[in-house]
Amino acid sequence: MKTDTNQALPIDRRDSKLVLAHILIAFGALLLGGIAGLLQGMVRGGMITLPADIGYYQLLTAHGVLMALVFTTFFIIGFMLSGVAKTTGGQLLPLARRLGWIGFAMMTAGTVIGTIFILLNKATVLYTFYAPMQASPWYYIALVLVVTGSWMSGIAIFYNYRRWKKSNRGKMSPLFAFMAVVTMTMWMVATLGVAFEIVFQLIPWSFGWVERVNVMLSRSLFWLFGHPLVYFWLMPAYICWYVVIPKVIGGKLFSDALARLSFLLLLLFSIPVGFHHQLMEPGISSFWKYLQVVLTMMVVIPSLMTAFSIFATFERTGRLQGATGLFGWFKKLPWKDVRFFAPFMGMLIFIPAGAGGIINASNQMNAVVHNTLWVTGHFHLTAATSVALTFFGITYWLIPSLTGRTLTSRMHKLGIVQTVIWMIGMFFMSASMHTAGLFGSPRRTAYTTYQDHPDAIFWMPYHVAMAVGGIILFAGLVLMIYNVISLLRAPKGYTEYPIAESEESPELTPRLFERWGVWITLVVVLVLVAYSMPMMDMVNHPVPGSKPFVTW
Ligand code: HAS
Repeated sequence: MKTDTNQALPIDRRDSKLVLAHILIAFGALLLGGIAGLLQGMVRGGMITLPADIGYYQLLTAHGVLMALVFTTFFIIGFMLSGVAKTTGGQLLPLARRLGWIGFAMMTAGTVIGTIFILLNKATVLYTFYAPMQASPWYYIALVLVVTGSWMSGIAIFYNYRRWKKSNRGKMSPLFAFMAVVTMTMWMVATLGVAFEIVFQLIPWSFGWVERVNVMLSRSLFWLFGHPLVYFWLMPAYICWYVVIPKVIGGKLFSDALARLSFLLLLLFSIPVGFHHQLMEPGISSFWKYLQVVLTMMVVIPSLMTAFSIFATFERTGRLQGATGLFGWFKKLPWKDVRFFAPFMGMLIFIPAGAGGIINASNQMNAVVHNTLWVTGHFHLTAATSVALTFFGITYWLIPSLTGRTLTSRMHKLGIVQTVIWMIGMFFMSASMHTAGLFGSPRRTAYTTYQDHPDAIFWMPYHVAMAVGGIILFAGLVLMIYNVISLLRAPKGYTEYPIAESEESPELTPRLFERWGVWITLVVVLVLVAYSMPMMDMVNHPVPGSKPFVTW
């Protein structure tokens, strides 16, 4: 297997089908999740009431699961399989392709079963499925199918990568493939936590085989997975920022070694930090919370390195194209190219979004914002803007490059309009969420004025602004679906799969970066340091445990 040096070579048709199948399911989930989001926003803004047989929390569960778990996972796996195929010889090996399809089938079956149980109102437990709220056991089984299905695709990625390394002894792997391997390694370690929670705690409890569940332990296992989950969304967006965007703007990546190091740091520090979601919870000593807050601040560093690298790439490319002055390079960026414009807006928003994350992670400030709409605002900027807009930006070239079609100038314009609508909608929605949150408005609640309490009345204009933002966002979502259909029907032709070169040869990158034994050992050590003592404490000194609650 050789690196695909012939950039014009399309991905093998059989792999294109596999990738496209993932991308289309992702957008189907986005549409359904978006409808749920529109309705719940309007309910919360006091604009509509739902028919008696649809619950607000049922919609909220559908929205969270379809957007945060299904849209993202299918898109990410499709994108990573495509990039690994592209950069390791133009195709997936037969075994990897088979594993990819098995994974796809398992994840699709899990999604269908899970959605049915949400629609039957038997799994209204929100996307975090916190015990002691209890869903049908089949809902948990559906989640197991999605997670184990994603492992199949992870193994497919490892396999293709490994075979490439074997046939290219002594060479540094292609950057895309390296980053995909890091992302899937992180994902597979992190999902062990949630797999343990579901298989050993929630399934036996929901079948009635055990009466009670250790709530503290289940929540901690969830967040052992829940925080890396957000990096599982972010890292593929970073792959686009590092590997694709430099090519789109006509330049080269600033530094291969820096890019790889930032991914390795994300691998190390994104897992042992879940307690920053539990800072306000009793039952975990302040020492372990403090330690995980320190590690959280460490995971900020690779994002700052990424910001530096992107700025450097932009500036150096602009200057090579003749830009002068301090900010002349800014004008050289390809503003009319949707492949750049949509991810760029995602990057721009990630600056305040990331700052919000640092606020959340600071213990004292977390006491102000925890469980308020501020947090909802935070993740609509990070996940639903920075990540989603980057994924949309990828879609514009990925679909036509897979299907042998052209990315027309009309599509560029429609894509830019879509991005602007998304930004406007998100401005209204997320800004009002952040503000209402600071005034104390809680998250995860349906419409209520708390018996006309003055504080709750004060929040109402912000809730209305959130609903207005949600309506604008829904218009953007419908346009995105229209754009996906248009891309599928675009004129036959050729669209490039953009993969950038690095300014310095990857061969200068330290070999240590691909000694996986070292990195995985460090991950295990950090996870053990952060989690083993507090979790042993939860197991050895358990609270009585809780019987199930069905509150809907
Ligand atoms: Fe977060 C809660 C802390 C990043 C998602 N987060 C959430 C939840 C979600 C989420 C979904 O510590 C809610 C979970 C739930 O349901 O309860 N988060 C952080 C920190 C970071 C962070 C420290 N979060 C993310 C990302 C997400 C995400 C990324 C999704 C993709 N988050 C928290 C905490 C909570 C939390 C607490 C719990 C709150 C609570 O109390 O419940 C950091 O990783 C952020 C680092 C990022 C930066 C920004 C770097 C900027 C870059 C852009 C460069 C731009 C350029 C553009 C170059 C430091 C890389 C050029 C511009 C020109 C002008 C030319």
